[in-house]
Amino acid sequence: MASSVEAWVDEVSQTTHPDKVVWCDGSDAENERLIGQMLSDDTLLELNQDVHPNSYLHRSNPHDVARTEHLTFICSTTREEAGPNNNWMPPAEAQERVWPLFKDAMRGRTMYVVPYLMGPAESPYSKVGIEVTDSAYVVANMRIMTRMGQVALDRLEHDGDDWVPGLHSLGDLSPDRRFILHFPDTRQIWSVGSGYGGNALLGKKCYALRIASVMGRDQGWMAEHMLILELQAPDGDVMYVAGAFPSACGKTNLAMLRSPFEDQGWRVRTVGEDICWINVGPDGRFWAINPESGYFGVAPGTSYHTNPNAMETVQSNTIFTNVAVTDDGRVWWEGMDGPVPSQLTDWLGNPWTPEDGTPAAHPNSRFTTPATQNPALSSHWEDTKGVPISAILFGGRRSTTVPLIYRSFDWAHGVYVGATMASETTAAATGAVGVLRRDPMAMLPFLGYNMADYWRHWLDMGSRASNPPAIFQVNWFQRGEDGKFIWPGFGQNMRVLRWVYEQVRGKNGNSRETPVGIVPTASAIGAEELGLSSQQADALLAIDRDAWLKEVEDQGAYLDQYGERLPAELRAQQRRLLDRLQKVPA
Ligand code: OXD
Ligand code: MN
Repeated sequence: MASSVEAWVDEVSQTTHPDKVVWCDGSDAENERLIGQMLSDDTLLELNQDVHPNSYLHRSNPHDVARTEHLTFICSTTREEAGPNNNWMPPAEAQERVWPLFKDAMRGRTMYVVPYLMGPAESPYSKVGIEVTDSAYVVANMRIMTRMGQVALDRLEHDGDDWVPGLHSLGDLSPDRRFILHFPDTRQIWSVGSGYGGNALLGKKCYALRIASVMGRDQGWMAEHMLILELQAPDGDVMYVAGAFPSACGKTNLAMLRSPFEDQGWRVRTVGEDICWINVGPDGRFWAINPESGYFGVAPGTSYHTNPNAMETVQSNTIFTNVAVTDDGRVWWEGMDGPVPSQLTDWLGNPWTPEDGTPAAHPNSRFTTPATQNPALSSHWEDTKGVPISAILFGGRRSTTVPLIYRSFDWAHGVYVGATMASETTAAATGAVGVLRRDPMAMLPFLGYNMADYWRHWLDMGSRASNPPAIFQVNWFQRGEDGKFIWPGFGQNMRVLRWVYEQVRGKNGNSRETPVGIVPTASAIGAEELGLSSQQADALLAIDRDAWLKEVEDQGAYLDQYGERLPAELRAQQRRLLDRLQKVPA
């Protein structure tokens, strides 16, 4: 044990005053002990163990069900370092306003010390964190989501003082006393007042994205909110694709996609489904690891139709949070296969019938489940040097304007596409749902510094790589005049991946150039086979000049916020896009 860890744990206990300090080793015996304890104090409820072996239900405080972006801060020395994309709190104010919330916060509670490793055990790119928490639920989730315990301590022996401290307390769970703070200069995390995954499992958003993005900027690598999938073509050729999508926009479904063309040899395997750390390899390519070891996925909408691999993954050893439960102890959520049960216990623990008209499962209810149970897990998911990325997809929820897919013309154009992407908000964060907001690279809630500097870092990373990935934008969410999604999505997204593969391998026949980028032909995505009308196919792939002119204007207004810090290259990209659109006859 590095003495720096002991010293920090000591210091934290002197403020939080836990009754007991438990150093977690990540063993099965320890987990069983914790589960037993959580069953006896009702933190966990037992599910039907025949149907869901070793799986449990947790009902959170009803005011603690999603990430709280308005209570999440970057505590850099200056406001400019945090940027207009972040809430900023000066470190001195954090000390004054937030530190006191930790005083005596753990009296009457146990403080768990959780050493964890983000990334595969032997990878040079993996990194250690230590989370102290007074929540046994957090420990049980961290055990699924990270490599926890001895493996991290072993790494620490090797890495010495290179670890990130994360202090977490449930506090009193009041949103009035909830803060999720990140100190980029000292690489520390403080989180108080929430037990929700994205706020409390500090290895995930806080470390692997916000703090890691700062480390990546300083050390020449990237921490991204991206899935990583392995795409196999019929001749056995394999390509890796990364995809940045905002929360609850289908990353997990795409990463776990079961191909309808498996019999022809088109297959998808999962490397990761939420976070991706990228280094430039000696061959000039982007090499990516998944720092996590589990999936913290959105339950509603998950079914054998939308994501059969996820349904199989969550069969056992899974913690469900805020889902509904049947009288015989089976989990249920909206969108699950089969008829809606006539009665349930809802996520709040109340009796529920369909007539109630309320969701039985919370819209942001979740499963925490081990990656190793995914039947479609790539055999390369723990490769120490990562996997080489050939394509990056940027995707958001857009009812209009953005076509199903287009390819950017080059790296800088692709960075512009990512920088200006927008998406309608979802239930993964508290606040209004369905509001369009710019979410650059799907990192708006997850970047630990000024977005303009991040874009510069992206441009630099592209220049450092002799063979950077091709960049695409996708949009599964266009709606027709009837208000319904035009594209069937889910498994059929394989058609889009197939076109991506062809593009990357230089088979450019099935495509057409537009002012926005290169789009596929309707036949390339099998519009006819899918029974789409020609009008629907047009809507999916068309570039509406007027809508795009407005879009480019909005993009420009968004970029303006970053003032002098905005890389000139992005402004130039905006002008070029505008020029190309203006040349199209009205
Ligand atoms: C998540 C999120 O939980 O993005 O992955 O909110
Ligand atoms: Mn996410």
